Amino acid sequence: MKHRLAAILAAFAAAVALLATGGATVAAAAPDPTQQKIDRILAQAPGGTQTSKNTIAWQNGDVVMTLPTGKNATAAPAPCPDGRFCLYEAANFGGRSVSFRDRLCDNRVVNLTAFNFNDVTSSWANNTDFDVDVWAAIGLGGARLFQMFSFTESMGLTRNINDQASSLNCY
Ligand SMILES: [Ca+2]
Repeated sequence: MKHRLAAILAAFAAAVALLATGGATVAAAAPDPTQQKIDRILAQAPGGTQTSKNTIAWQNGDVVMTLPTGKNATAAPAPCPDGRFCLYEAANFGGRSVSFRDRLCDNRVVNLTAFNFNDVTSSWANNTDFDVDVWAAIGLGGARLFQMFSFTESMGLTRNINDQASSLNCY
């Protein structure tokens, strides 16, 4: 009986402590999930700069990642800008996206691992005058999974090539 009372008192004390400190913790800015994702991506893909609440730029803006925010996560996604080609994490141009400026189209190798975008691409759009080849491994290795021809798009990759893109070249 004595133990039981002690346990109840201990539980009560813990609840009081939780109320006292828990309330203060909640009042002090809950961590923003979008910012937490951005912090994680910046840590994993060095050289990026956060350019807004939900965007990261690499290579002076030639590469830009856009994260869906709570507000626009359910809204129609932003279209791929003119003069860029874009990869999307989800079908129907949803989820995170990464866009590439057409001046990268000098046949250089772009490894998606450098932008925390390896093996996630599920849809794409190409609003440039250039064609893009997309590969299963970094360094244009493995199978050529698909091609993104100038001014075309795909709302969803077929299962056998979904979530596999690792590198690309644009020409
Ligand atoms: Ca995906």
